[in-house]
Amino acid sequence: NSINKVSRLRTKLSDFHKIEHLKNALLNAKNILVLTGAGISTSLGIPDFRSSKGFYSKMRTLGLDDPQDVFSLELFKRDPTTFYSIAHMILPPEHSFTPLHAFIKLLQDKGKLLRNYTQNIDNLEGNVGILPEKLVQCHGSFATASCVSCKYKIPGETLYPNLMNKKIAYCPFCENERKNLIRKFEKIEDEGLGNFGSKFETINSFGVMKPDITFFGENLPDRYHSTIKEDVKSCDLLITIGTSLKVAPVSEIVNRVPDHIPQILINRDPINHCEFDIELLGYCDQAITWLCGTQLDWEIKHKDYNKILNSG
Ligand code: CNA
Repeated sequence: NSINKVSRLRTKLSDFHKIEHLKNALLNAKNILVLTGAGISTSLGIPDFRSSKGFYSKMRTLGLDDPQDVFSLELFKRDPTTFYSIAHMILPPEHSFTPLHAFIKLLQDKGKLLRNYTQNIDNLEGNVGILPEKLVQCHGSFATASCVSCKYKIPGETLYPNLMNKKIAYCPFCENERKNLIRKFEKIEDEGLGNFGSKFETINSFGVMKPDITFFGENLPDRYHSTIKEDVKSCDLLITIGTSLKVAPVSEIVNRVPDHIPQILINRDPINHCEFDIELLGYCDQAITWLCGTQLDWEIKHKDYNKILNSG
């Protein structure tokens, strides 16, 4: 009966057939590696990428052939207006977090969280109180922004008005050099010595502020590489939540964790290219509320927890 409260439970091993094994995995674990993706934030209205109503399908309706181009560093450098015109759609809400984020915080409070590797850029882990040392933002976040030319860093929120108003923000320290560059290229054009268009990239992105999210073509933050090697060896449970596991190298984490370590998936859609010991297929807020509220007697601190728990 209780299994019906989440959409479906799939198990690979007969050993894990009973809910008891799921409970015991959580109760016994001391070093849980939690791997998360866009699906843990969708209940707040932040679209994921690859779902039918996700960000990528919205981009297609706006006429972009390859929606990933929005996050291409090469294209940003050529023309930051594309990113600036759509960024408002994925800006994180202030101060909010989901019951799922509160569950990760609960694992931290219980001393069970080894690390949360999040692919999310919304920084909601910060809102719920995940400690910086417990968190790896694999693809960066909106929490800070930097000048693409001189790397001058500002708090991400400073950039929000520009992103909301689709207005490109420029670095104050690069302003003079930017003006000089424009003058120089205009002169080259005026004298017929070159084509302004050919220098498009240099001038268009010079001194532009970019949120510190990892674009395609950029390296993952150093912190990812410095922690993942040891963490896959020292974790005693892997919980993967709300991700299609399509973006490498983060998607490879599940295969780097040794086979004898239990692996749980909580996701709306099945993932067929990876194997897990236990799969809870359904909405993650509901799945985790059911698990904590009816099976573990763990209370998740979130305003919607009782409502979800009582809604069955
Ligand atoms: P994705 O490829 O869009 O996959 C999302 C997954 O989440 C899908 O498999 C869905 O089935 C699942 N899902 C959606 N809603 C729920 C839900 N309520 N409960 C359970 N599962 C759900 O996104 P990934 O995270 O796998 O891809 C990695 C990208 C997404 C990263 O580079 C992120 O930066 C990027 N992204 C982040 C955000 C954010 O920060 N909130 C939003 C959109 C995209």
